[in-house]
Amino acid sequence: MESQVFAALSVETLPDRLGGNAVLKAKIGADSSHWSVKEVGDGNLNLVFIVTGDRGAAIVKQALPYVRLVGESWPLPLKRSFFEYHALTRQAARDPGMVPEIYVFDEAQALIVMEYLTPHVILRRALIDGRELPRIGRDLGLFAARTLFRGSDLSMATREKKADLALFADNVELCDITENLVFSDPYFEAALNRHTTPQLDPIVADLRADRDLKVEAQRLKHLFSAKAETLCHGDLHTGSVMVTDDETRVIDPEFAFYGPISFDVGMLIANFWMSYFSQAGHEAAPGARDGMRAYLLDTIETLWETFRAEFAHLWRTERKGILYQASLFEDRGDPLAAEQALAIVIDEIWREMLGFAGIEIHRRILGLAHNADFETIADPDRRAPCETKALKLGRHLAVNRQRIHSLRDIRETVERLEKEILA
Ligand code: SR1
Ligand code: MG
Repeated sequence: MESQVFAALSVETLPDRLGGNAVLKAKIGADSSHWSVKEVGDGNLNLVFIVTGDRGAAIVKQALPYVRLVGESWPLPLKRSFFEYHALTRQAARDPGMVPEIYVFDEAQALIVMEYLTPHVILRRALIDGRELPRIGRDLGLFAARTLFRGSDLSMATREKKADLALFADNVELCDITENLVFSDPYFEAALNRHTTPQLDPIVADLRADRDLKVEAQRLKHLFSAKAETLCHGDLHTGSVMVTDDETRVIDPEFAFYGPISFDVGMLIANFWMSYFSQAGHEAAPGARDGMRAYLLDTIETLWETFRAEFAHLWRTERKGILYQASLFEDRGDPLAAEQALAIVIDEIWREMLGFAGIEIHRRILGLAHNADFETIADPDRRAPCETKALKLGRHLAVNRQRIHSLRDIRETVERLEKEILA
């Protein structure tokens, strides 16, 4: 499409540089001098533009050779755009309609031009605003089950799965970000960490001295790095989901890697628990967001139950890979053996999922990359109690995950924490 030498786009150069592309002419408008371009990227890594013309609009997402959040001192390879493109194409096949349509991928320029989702908003933003989206629990539960089951040895032909494993194994630098930022940095005084200070200092010191927690965090990191079960989205939080009341779309899989089935589910559910604890920082008066709180906990239950039911459905209908073969179970007249194996697999996903959720909560409050749920609570004296409650839940999930048996039990813990008066 363009020259092979990477150059970052700008609002000024974009029409000229992309205006010759036939696909974009058809989607946006034939005369690129009439395109209007707005830079809207507010994420940690990339440039994102909305380009509008007389025929329509598109999103142009371009990787930069460094971490945007930190600057050029932290180089990051452009190839993350390649992994995002390949992850999007696989997710589109595995759960059609749930990711944006891709119009153009240019590997040398590290850019993906894709469908402009409108009037969608980022789910995290909608939850901060107190919006109750009716579909997300079900849509996201289905998405997780379909993409994670169909990307694994439960479903794929082994040659295809191993080729994919090799392809995504090169997403080293983005895995390295997760390995450090999620699993290690929060638990010591890493240079880029920050937290609400001085309010959180005592609990942060306790968590960093907590032997059981640190061991669990490293066991979870071990799972992350060694359990290459399926193609994970890799960064599935509420900032990676766009919504309307009628539609849910998942975006931004540049962290895609082969990892545990439980990883995406845990990261996602953690972000609903964080949203829950942040509501006190956003409500107009105490209790004004009680309906929202109940909605968030119900959504977590819907998401997990939908995931579990769809995973079980796919297990019974699409288990064509090398694992738990029907030839050993159903075809030998022993369908109960397949059900027994399914229960064991789901139970393992459950216990890992809780651990990943706990660690995700901690890193969003103690590490480099915080989330807007808490960050938009301007008054630190109001923000700190919200964060403290979330940190306590995170510790409970990570350390006690082998002994937690239901979301009902967690709901009780969450609601009890919410009522705690903190000095
Ligand atoms: C340096 S990147 C920090 C975080 O932003 C991304 O969205 C991922 O969540 C990553 O951990
Ligand atoms: Mg992202």
